[in-house]
Amino acid sequence: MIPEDHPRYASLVAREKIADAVKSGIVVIEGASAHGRGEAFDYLLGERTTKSAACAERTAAAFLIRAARPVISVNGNTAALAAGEIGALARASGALVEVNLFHRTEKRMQAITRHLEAHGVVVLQGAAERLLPLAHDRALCLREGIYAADVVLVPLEDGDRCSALVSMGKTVVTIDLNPLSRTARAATVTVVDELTRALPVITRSCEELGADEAAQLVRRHDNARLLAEAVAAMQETLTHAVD
Ligand code: PTJ
Repeated sequence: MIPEDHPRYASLVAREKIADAVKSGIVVIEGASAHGRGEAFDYLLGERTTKSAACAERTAAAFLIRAARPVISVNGNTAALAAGEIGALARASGALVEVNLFHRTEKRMQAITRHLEAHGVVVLQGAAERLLPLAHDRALCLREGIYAADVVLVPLEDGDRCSALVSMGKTVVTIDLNPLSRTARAATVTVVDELTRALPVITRSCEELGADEAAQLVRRHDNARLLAEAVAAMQETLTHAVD
């Protein structure tokens, strides 16, 4: 039992969710390590949504609501930390939800699907085919889902698939606390923020944005600038740490 007044309460709760999800088979043990890497970058970010990240989140929403076939790709860590938030975003954006795993087993696919459904998420299902230009199992996806999507949200992703999706002409939105990762660098829109902080902001923006503002956000989007601002925010934290 984690005491609510613990100064690291939110972080400890997230760790507990990941640990429980490892036990239930939703998250792979490698996912616990990926979570730790995210925590380290979040520390550098000051564990807050920066102004630049808030702008990235509004831009992500603009791309999602303007898409003809948006899809949210969910892996084990995303399902464990934010199943309810994924459902809310899917409803607000009209996006389909598809489970896509790096460490893919039929058992995990089923466990994650059941977990999402228990949180009110409608999960696209069917016979996956090897449709992405990748050697590993992330190539497996649904023809009417990720393969047909024009905009794909890929939170907490590994770089290969992000690049593969971009090479197929898709707009890729990612949420990744590491602004130096291959995914962050390859994506069309990179939200450098913690998943559970970012998703509700994107959802709210989907509900609020008018057509004109959405069009303007897409037109003015500059991902290199967003990445540079994220790195600058982290440098700022480090500079003040030694003041
Ligand atoms: O469930 P599977 O089998 O698909 O596997 C999922 C993992 C996460 C293990 C797999 O995709 C992986 O290995 O990912 P990476 O390459 O470690 O990338 C994950 C990225 O997400 C890293 O850059 C982390 O910094 C970042 N990250 C981790 N936790 C969070 C995060 N970003 C935002 N919010 C988080 N909570």
